[in-house]
Amino acid sequence: PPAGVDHIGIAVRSIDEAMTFYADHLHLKADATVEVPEQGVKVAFIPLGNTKLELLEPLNEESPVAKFIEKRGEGIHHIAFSTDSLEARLAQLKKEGLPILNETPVKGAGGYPIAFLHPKAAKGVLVELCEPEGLEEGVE
Ligand code: CMX
Repeated sequence: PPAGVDHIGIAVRSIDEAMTFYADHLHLKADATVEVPEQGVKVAFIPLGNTKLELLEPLNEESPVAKFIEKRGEGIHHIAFSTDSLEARLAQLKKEGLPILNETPVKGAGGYPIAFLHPKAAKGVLVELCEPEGLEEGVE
């Protein structure tokens, strides 16, 4: 499939509190909140046409999102691009010398495989690559 923006991750202190803005003022609705302990976050997706916002609330102080908020405040945390053949894509990016944070895909909040590139690879933006069509294959 053609690549697109699967979602934009937004770091927030509290999903409930953030929803007072998104729901009450922008009239957007979030899907059910899901915990992803492997990533140290609780997330809620807000569907938006062909893409989504992903509200990320830290589960504990070690969470990358807790560290992000402490250092930089609430705000845009990452952009996730969809791709097919994520494993092959990662192998190629590694060959090209990019700093990959997950050499093997891990399971993301949406249930499909994801991997992050270090923000220094992309002008200060944390980039996630994800393979929505890998949902059935799954990863541990
Ligand atoms: N976007 C842009 N820059 C970021 C960033 C982000 N999300 N997080 C950290 N940085 C910056 C830091 O501020 C730091 O900047 P300076 O060098 O100017 O001080 C720089 O990146 C390097 O940071 P670092 O010390 O190498 O690493 P950190 O301990 O800050 O960790 C990162 C950053 C990206 C490696 C780590 O957060 C990580 O591994 N993230 C991937 C996993 C993740 O974020 N999971 C949560 C979301 C899960 C989900 O969506 O389901």
